Amino acid sequence: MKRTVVVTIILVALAAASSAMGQTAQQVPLPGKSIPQFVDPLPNLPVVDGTQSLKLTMCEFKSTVLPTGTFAPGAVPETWTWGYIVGDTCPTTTRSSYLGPVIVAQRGIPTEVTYVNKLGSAATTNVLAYKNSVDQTLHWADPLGREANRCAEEAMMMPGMPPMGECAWNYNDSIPAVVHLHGGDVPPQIDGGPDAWFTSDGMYQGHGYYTKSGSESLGGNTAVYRYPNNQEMSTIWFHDHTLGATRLNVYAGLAGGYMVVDPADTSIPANLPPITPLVVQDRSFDQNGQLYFHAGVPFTLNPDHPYWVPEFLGDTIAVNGKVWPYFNVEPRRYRFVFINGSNARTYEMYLANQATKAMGPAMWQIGTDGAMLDRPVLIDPNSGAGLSKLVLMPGERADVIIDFANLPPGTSLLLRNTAKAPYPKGVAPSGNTLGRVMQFRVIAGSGAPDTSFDPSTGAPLRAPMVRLVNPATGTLAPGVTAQVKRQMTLNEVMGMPMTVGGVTYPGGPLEILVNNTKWNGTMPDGTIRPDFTPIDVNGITTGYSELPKEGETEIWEIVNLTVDAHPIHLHLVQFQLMSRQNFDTKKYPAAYAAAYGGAVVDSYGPPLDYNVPNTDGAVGGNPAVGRFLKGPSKPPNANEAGWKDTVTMLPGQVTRIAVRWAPTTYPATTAASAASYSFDPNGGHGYVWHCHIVDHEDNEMMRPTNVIPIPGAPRTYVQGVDY
Ligand SMILES: [Cu+2]
Repeated sequence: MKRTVVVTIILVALAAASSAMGQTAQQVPLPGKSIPQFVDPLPNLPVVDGTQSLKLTMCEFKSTVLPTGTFAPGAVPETWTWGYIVGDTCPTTTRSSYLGPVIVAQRGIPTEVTYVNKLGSAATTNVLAYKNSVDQTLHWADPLGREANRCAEEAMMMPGMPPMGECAWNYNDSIPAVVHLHGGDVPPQIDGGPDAWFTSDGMYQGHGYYTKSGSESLGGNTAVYRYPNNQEMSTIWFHDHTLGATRLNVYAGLAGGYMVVDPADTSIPANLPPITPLVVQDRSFDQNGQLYFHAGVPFTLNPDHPYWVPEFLGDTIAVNGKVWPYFNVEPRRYRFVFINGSNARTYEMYLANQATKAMGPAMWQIGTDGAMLDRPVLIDPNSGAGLSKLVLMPGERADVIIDFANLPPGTSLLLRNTAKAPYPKGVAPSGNTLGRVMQFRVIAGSGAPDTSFDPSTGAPLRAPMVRLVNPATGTLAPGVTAQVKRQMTLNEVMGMPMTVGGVTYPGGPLEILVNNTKWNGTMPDGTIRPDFTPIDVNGITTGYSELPKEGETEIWEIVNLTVDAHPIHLHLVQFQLMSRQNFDTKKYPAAYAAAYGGAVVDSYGPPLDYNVPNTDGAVGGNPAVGRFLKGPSKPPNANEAGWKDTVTMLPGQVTRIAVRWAPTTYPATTAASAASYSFDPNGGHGYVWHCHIVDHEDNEMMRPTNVIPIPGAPRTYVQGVDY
């Protein structure tokens, strides 16, 4: 009772504070079902040549995200967005898309990109989704270095109590941002990790901030990254990665494509159709056509984090920055690179005739996140036993060919989505709204024969890829040995239920974790666990537990203790999925709790000494999961049996991946001591691994990695100007 009184007083204080800070009025949502579909064409994303130096400026500008006629017949709605603009100058006119550009880089030719942050201030931004949803109680970039530290302390001192004063406000100063090349083989300094952010006014930088030596004179709102492009042909992408604010920066629009092409690899068919990128993102809007993240009113679920929501799920689907577009296709083959750029939504996609509902045509997947597949993999909605839908979680990509031949002009096809949200056990999408991604309209073709690569012949797509894993058995390929096995968990932490102003909030989730460990690896008293390694980067000490050795192969067995799927993403490496297997979801959690002495101690690491192998021979600090496994170990789906940097980890399962801390192209039997990068993968810095549901990543579901380099390895890229 006493507590309720206190909370009510705080709420009143908070309301006064919010009004004093001039928070914007609550946005009124525009129902997705009221938005017209397939009115406007798919935007063409700008394509730029990555063999030359580029400047990309982060800007705020208006885009035509909503379809023409959403509010009035013939009227074109305009939405304030952020995006990466080629060149120096922020647009003053409305653009057709916030997304892009698509950088086409060439293997062996570095791409130097100068990123400039001109996003302005949260006090004046027109992107209300950002303004209303920055949550200073998260461990976030915190440019002013004052509020979040105190807010986090306060949250720790008074768990289950709502934040007070400044902690309850949104951020109101210069906007931090940083660019991560997702899937890129890049030195850690230019990975664009969460601590490498820099603000629009150039006044503040994270402790991991880096810019190319000699470019400091460009100003503190600039970072110059020189990407090596030594990796094989791959469909990667770039997006914002600011600590605790990625979900908002990406939602506002900060994402683009990055294709590494390799003309010298003559094993790849030269006649693949040209690429059309399809960046799929769910979005919500307010009644003024502006991006809507949530109501801008605190306490949606958990009073400890008043503005954070566990999974943002929009009620429309945008492709290439346009809600429900159409794309005209001739009756021939097309190549699409799907990028799931959503915050939290998974897609299960297939094509169906809009009039007859007949399913098809099929898709042929030709590439995964980080490379071409050996041969095309059929994804056919009419297949009985085989793959029937293209499933992509946030961060994943798929390179596919679709053949529209034999479809008469005038045919309309819907790209359908059946994935429940949260995935895989949440709410099914409505067939008329979230069950639709976009429309393909068949138009008359030229009649000329289609001489592009025909995936249905089963012809190879490349010289056989290096296999760490035998995809048929889900075990390591012959001659491959793993030096390290890790067993780690995925955990959801609930807060305390509480009543505020007569409304009872469930109090959770409070945060989501990998291996039950907060990002910084500290104990409640701020010390580092003795089994973690303290590493100082520019004055900030973090407790590391994943310190892989360059060149070594590791098996990671991730035990998903939550009720949802998580797309787990590792920076620096492309890895291979080995298998998935169910575990006993009652007995293993009981053994896990017992290892803590009866109750799980949230957020401060695994129950046991991280570095002491368990009875499965795995480090990670968890009780061995081996004896709790149930049923068969399932090898990867054929379209997942390639190089991946992000992989779906389902609830109730152990997902095994083989990670070699080396470029993909070394033969699988290469000695660990000989499989080195062209750059120092340590550099006194670190990478990260995390969940790519960016709402999770923003609330602790991320850990640092520190790669221990091979002594004396040859480096053609050296620290300094070459980065
Ligand atoms: Cu997650």
